[in-house]
Amino acid sequence: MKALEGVRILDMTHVQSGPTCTQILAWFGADVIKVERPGVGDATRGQLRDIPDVDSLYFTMLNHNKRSITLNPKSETGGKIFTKLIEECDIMVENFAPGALDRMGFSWQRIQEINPRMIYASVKGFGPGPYVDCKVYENVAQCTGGSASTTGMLDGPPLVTGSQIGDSGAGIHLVAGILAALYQRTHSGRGQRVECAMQDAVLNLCRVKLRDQQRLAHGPLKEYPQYPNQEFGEAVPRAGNASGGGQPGWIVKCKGWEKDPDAYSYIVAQAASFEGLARTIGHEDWLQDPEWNTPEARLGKLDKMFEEIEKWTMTKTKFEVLEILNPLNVPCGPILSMKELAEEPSLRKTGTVVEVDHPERGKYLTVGNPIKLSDSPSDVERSPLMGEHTEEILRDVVGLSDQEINDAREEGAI
Ligand code: CAO
Repeated sequence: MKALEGVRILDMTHVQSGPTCTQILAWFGADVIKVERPGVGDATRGQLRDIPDVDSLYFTMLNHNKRSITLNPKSETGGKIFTKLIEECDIMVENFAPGALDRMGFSWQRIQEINPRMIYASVKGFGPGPYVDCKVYENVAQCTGGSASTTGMLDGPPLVTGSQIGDSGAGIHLVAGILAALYQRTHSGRGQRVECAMQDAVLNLCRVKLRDQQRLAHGPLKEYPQYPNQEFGEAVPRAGNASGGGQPGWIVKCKGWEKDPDAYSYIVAQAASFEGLARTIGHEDWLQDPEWNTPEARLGKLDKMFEEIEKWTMTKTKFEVLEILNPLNVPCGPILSMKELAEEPSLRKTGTVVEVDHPERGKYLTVGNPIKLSDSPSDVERSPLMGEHTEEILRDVVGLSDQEINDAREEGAI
């Protein structure tokens, strides 16, 4: 039995943020019914296609373990079917533009009237405020949530990151809210509204930078590479590859960096293991030298310190660096490329990287459920074709007869 077996989800999500959320719930065992507009479907089915006329990897990698029904709730029969689905489901998740569901005739108030136990979860770009009506995509959220202003090299422009912290970040936050609401419902008997704005999710993930904003009022941020040679302005600056924690860290070149763009390692030069690090890179002299042998003395010359570390790492591959420094308790990690991650046997073994078979595209790789439950293992099943389960859902969940299904089809409701 899976953790969420028996829980049914009306999935009105599209693109990335909402589908990330419902995919995790599906991996936990919920029956996720993805509603798609007839003849159109989730826009990502056709975006960034690698094979003509086949669902894109964008879509397939965000919609595993779900069933798909095509349904237009704006049509008369579609509205009735949708109402029945609201009655039959525990959770409804959507990430339409603000107001879209109200315009369909299904406001939160109406949903509660139909099913008071319904947990209604939404992702929007912003919470209430001046931007509440804006449509938002990933990078807009990264820029408005504090990530871009704090990411990048010291003198460069703001940067967005490869991690989808706005979309997938909001979706994962929404999962937490939904599960809390589901648990509360076991006591209260009532559903509730769950909301997560992408701006809020990004800001939550940038919590340490809001910490630093307040520390700035009390003096320079001494662990930032700007210290002590550059002025700090009024806002937290971009800190390059400096560690966000209290320990100095940086990315250094490793053997082969001239040809391989990922031949780098991250090294944390923390005080507790500094002796081993200094000896290994050939700087035993630092251990007796008051200019180097305390964290405070090193703070003003971290750039010089990492230059010296780099002279050593450039003589080793990134994996040799890990092998040598790890036993010395020096926290470090190779910069792994997507190719290396895709081929990493340990990730295949744990199911974090999974090969899935799809009837139209054949085999492809995906990221499986990163959250491991000992009593509820996640099997990754391929994403549904558009409307693949329409009839099955109409029959088994909504309770329509074959005639009613035909009529709905003729009307264009499904
Ligand atoms: N049947 C009939 N109509 C449907 C339907 C269905 N099954 N599903 C959706 N529609 C309609 C909606 O009702 C809406 O119509 P109206 O605007 O006339 O009310 C219309 O499709 C378009 O919905 P949308 O505005 O959400 O879609 P968009 O492509 O214009 O915008 C996005 C996309 C993502 C910018 C917007 O949905 C949004 O801001 N969502 C919230 C934030 C979010 O999740 N962003 C992350 C996206 S991932 O990068």
